[in-house]
Amino acid sequence: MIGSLFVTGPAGTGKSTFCGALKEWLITNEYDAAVVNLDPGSEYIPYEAEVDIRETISLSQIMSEYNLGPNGAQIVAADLLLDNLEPVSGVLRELDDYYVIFDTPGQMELFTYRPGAPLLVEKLSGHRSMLAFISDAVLSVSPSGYISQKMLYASVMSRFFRPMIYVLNKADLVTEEDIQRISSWEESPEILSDALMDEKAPMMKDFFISVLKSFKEADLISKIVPVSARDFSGLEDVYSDMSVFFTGGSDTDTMYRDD
Ligand SMILES: Nc1nc2c(ncn2[C@@H]2O[C@H](COP(=O)(O)OP(=O)(O)OP(=O)(O)O)[C@@H](O)[C@H]2O)c(=O)[nH]1
Ligand SMILES: [Mg+2]
Repeated sequence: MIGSLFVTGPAGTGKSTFCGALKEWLITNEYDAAVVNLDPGSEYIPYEAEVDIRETISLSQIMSEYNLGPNGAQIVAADLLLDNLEPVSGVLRELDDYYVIFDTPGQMELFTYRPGAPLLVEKLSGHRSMLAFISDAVLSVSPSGYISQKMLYASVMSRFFRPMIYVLNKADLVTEEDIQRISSWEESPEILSDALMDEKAPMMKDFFISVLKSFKEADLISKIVPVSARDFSGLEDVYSDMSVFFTGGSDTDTMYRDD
């Protein structure tokens, strides 16, 4: 494979829709792309998966075999997957020139925070891997909503230590002014902390100011990429970041290639 993108983020932010949209965008622009579904709990996936973990791992079977609820079963499923990666890696070996997109379980703690997850990323694609953190634009219009998603992003980063793209999905549900305001928060921790103090009483003010400053100083999120997975907007910018990482940016002129 050229590279893999592990798509993570809070429940319902549009991870699966994003995986399907990015695959379609890549194929439309004449790249080879495949999606692997790593969520054994998904009822419906809005894309055709090259590998679907539900074919080898059944949550309902695990629940009855181990007397577990759905969350406990997801944890066992993740461990079973790690023990037997061949059904996935066997297919990946055939996908030489592909971008491979991995859809991950809805509840972040069942994938992102499990000890096996960084190992899984390492085993499946090693240094050829990056992550996309899918945040929800609607939740991001309030300073507190935006900050809470930034903190989740930081927690994902602290698990994987891989390059990450911060996707602001569902951009179609907010206004252009909202997106500009969120971008200005990203550029300046002072503007964001002032907006937070306006929204909430200045409780724990010093805490938030120092958190936001340290995010900025560490360049934790260098930019946000507004996307609508529903309308296919912003996907070229996602690809552009992938291309910079995987090919050194030698292939960013996606729309204008003549080969
Ligand atoms: N308007 C709008 N809706 C979206 C967008 N992306 C996803 N959705 C909707 O958001 C809902 C959740 O989308 P999913 O793709 O299932 O989200 P998910 O993060 O994979 O959900 P879980 O795996 O259950 O955590 C669905 O109703 C999607 O149609 C978007 O860009 N715009
Ligand atoms: Mg999903």
